[in-house]
Amino acid sequence: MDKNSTLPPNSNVRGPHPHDATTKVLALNPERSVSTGKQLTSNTGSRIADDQNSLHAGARGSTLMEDQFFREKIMHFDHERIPERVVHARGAAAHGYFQVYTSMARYSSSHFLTEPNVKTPVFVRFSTVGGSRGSADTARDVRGFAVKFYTQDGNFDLVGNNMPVFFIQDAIKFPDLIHAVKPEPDREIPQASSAHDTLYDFVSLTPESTHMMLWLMSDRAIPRSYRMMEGFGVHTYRLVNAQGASHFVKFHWKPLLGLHSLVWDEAQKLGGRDPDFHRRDLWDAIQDGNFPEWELGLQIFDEQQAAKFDFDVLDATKLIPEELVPVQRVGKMTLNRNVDNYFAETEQVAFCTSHIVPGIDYSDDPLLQGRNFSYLDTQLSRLGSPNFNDIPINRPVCPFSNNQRDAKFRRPIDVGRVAYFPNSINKDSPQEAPRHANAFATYPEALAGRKVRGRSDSFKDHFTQAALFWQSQTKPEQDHIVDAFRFELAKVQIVEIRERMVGNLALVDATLAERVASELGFRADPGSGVNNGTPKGRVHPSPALSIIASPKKPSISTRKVAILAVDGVNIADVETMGKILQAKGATVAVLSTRLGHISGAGGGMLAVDYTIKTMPSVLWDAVFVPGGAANAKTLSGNGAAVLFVREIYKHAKPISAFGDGVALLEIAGIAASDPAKAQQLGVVIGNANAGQNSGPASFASAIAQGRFFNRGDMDAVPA
Ligand code: HDE
Repeated sequence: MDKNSTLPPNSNVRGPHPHDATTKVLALNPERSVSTGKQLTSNTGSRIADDQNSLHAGARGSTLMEDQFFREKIMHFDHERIPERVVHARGAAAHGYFQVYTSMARYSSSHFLTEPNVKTPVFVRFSTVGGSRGSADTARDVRGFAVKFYTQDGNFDLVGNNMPVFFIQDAIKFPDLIHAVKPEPDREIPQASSAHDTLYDFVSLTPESTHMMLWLMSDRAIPRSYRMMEGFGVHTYRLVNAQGASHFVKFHWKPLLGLHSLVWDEAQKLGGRDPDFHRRDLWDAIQDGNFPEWELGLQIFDEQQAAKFDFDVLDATKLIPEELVPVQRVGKMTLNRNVDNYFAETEQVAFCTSHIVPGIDYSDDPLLQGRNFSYLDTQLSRLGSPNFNDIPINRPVCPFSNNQRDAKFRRPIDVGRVAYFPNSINKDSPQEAPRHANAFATYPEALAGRKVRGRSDSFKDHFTQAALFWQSQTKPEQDHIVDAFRFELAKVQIVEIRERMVGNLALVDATLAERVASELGFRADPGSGVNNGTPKGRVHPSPALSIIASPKKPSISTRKVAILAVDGVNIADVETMGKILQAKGATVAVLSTRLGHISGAGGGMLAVDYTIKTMPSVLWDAVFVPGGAANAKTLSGNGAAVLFVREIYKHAKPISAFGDGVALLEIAGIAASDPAKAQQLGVVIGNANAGQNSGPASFASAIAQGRFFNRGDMDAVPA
C-alpha cells in the first residue's frame, strides 16, 4: 500500500477545520517540503550550477574561503545532530488516532474521553531506555510507550512504559539509577545492557527496585513487537469531571494482537542480525495496512478504596492488581501512518508529563512530580529553545495564544503592542477562560502536614509485590526469569554484588533465589540482602501479570512464516500451505539458497523471495519445510538451512514439514517420527495428500499459540 494514497489534501490548519483523526496530519501539510522538480539553491535561494566541485585556486590549487556554497553546506552538515535523549534515545514512532467507545463524562471533562464521535489524533513513540540512538532494538530493557494526544483541549502526553512499575520511588534517585545502568563511565561499556556491575550494585542496595528487576528479567523486557506489548501510565493520575469531582486512575494500553515476546537467545542474535527489528516491524505493519491497535484501559478508584489497599497508590514501585480494580476498556488507539521524516517527527517530538488537559490531573506520586520538572527542562537542552512547542510535530491543533514572546527560533510574528495581561489596549486579550469553557482547574486536594525530606512508611514494603509478580508467572516464565538473573549476574564481576542481589531475591522467594544462586556457585542467603523496609505481606497471584496466562485471541495475523525451498521442491505443498496461512493473515515467504526462480519436483517454477543467509530464523515466527526428495536432500546438506530449523526449534517456535521435508528436521535433531507426539510440541508433520485442512490448519493453530515451551530438550539444541 502506498502510504501517500492516504495523505489528506493540503489545507491550512490555521483556519477553522474539523477535529478528527486527520487533523494533525493536515496541520503538518504546510510544513512538508518536497524537492521533486526543483532546482538546487542555497538556503537563501541563490541557484547553484555546480554541486560537485568546490571553488579552487586553479584546478589543482587550494580551496578558497570565498566559496559561500561550500561553507554553507558544510556548516549546516556539521550541526545536523541534536543531543540524543539522555534516556529513551532509541525509538520509533507513528501517527494515528484515538476514539473513546462511550462518554466517560461521569469521570472526566476531557474532550477526547467524552466524545465517541471524535477521532483524536495521536503521535506515539516507542523506545528502549538504556541504549544510545544507534543501539539494537532487542536489548533486554524497559520499552517506552509515549502517546501525545492532540485534543481540542490541548496536548495530553501520556508518557508511559511497557511495565506498570518503576525502579525507584523518588525522582531524586533517577540520575543515580540511570548512571548505574548506562555504560560504565570509565570504559563506556556495556552498550544497551543491564548485565553489569554498576546496575546491580545500585539495585541490590536499593531494595525498592526488586519488583521492577523481576519485570526486567521477565519476557516483558524482550517483546516480539511494539504491536504486541502493553503500555502503562505507571503513576496514579486523577480524572476530574465537569463538576470538579475527582477519581484516581491508572492508564493501561492493551494490544489487540495480544502479548508476545522473544526468547533471550533469539533477542541477542537479533541484535546482530537485525538491530532495527522492532522499528522495521512497526514501519512494515503500517506500510502494509496492518494498523496496530491498542485499547485504552482505565483502573478507576476513589480515595476510600485507595486507603484500604495494603500498598500506597502514590508509590510507583507498586501496581494495582486487575483482580482488585478491574481494567475497563474505554476506547481504541489505531496507528495508521508512518512518519515522513524521522528527524522532524520522531527525533524532535517532545513529550512532557506536564502536558495535561482539563479533566486530568496529577496525584502526589513523588516520581511523577519530579518528572513534571524533568521533561520540560530536558527539551531545552535537546531542542535548544523554550519555543520547542512550535516545532510542527509538537504544535497543538486547537487554538492557542498567550503572552510568551521571543527566544531562539521564534517562528510566529506576534503582531501588536500588547504582550501582557491584564491590558486595556487589546481589550484584555488573550483572556482567561471561564471554568465552564473547560479551562484547566487544579483539583483542590486537601493538604496537611509538615515539610519533610523523607518517605512515607506506606512506601516501605519492597518485597510483597515482587513476590506477587513471581508467583503470578507460569512455569516457563519463571524459568526465563531465573535464566535471565543467572545470565546477568554471571556477567557481574564483583562477587559481593551477586550475593547481595541474590540475598534480595531470597527475600522475595527462596526457590527463585536458590535456583539463581545454583548457577552462580554459592548458596542463597537472605542475610546478604538489604531489607530496610517492612516484612513481606500476603500474596494473591494475579494471572493478568503473566504473558502466557493473559487472554489472547487465537490469531496468526501479521505472523511471519518462512518456507524453505530449493530445486526439486513440491510446489503444490508450498502453494497449499501459503494460501491457507495468508488467508488467515500471516505473511509467507519462500527462502532459498539463491534468488530468482527454482524448479518444482513435478515441473513448474517457484519465485524466491529471500535467501536463507540474509533472512535467518530469528526474523521469522515459524518455518515450513515442504516435500520433495531433492529439496530435503539439498537443504539437509546446507548449514544455513539446518541451523535455521534448529534455531526455530530452540526458540520454541512452530515448525511444519510435509513428506520428505521431515528429513531436514531429523538432520537437525528434531524428533518427528511420532507425529502425534510432535504435534504436542508444535511440530506439525503432514503430507501433500493430508488435505488442505489437516496439516496447514494444525500449523496455523500452532502459530496462533505462539511458543512451545513444553519442548523439554530446547537447551540441548546446539544453535
Ligand atoms: Fe522518563 N524521561 N523519567 N520515565 N521517559 C525521559 O525526557 C525521567 C520515567 C519515559 O519517546 C526524558 O524527552 C525522570 C517513568 C519515556 O520521547 C527525561 C524520571 C516512565 C520517555 C526523563 C523518569 C518514563 C522518557 C529523556 C524519574 C514511565 C521517552 C528525554 C522521576 C511512566 C519519551 C525526554 C519519548 C524520557 C526523565 C521515569 C517514561 C530525561 C526524571 C516512571 C517513555 O526527561
